[in-house]
Amino acid sequence: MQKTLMIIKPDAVAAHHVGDIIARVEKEGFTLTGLRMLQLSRQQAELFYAVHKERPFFPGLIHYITSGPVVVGRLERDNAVELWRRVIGATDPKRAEPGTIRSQFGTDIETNAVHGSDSPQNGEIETAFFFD
Ligand code: FUP
Repeated sequence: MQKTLMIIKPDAVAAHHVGDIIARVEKEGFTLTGLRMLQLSRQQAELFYAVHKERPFFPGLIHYITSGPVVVGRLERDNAVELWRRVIGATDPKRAEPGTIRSQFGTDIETNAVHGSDSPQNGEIETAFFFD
């Protein structure tokens, strides 16, 4: 079974969308095999997003993702990575297809409601970051 990491980001938690997003996870046929609420430390956030370290948006991203609690989940099903990315939509909610989670609950390219791993390999690495 393939794994992908979901993060319900601080904007979506603050706006009380946790229940709706988890309901969508199950409706789309994913099995939740891990679920935690936590607030990322600066160190954890910088490690998680290390691939973006040199990008101009990195400081803003770290500030935002550490600004409040997040809900992280390990989602499993066949082809989980590609399917979850389809369900969440494009990075920028304004460009995300209607019906996607980012289109429904995201605000802008930074405060975009949810995360999904971008490859099966990163699905393994990112889920191991939060779950044993
Ligand atoms: P995605 O895989 O869709 O989550 O997008 P990326 O890996 O390209 O970016 C990771 C996160 O960086 C995004 F969720 C939001 C943030 N980001 C910005 O804040 N500004 C940008 O221009 C691009 C990404």
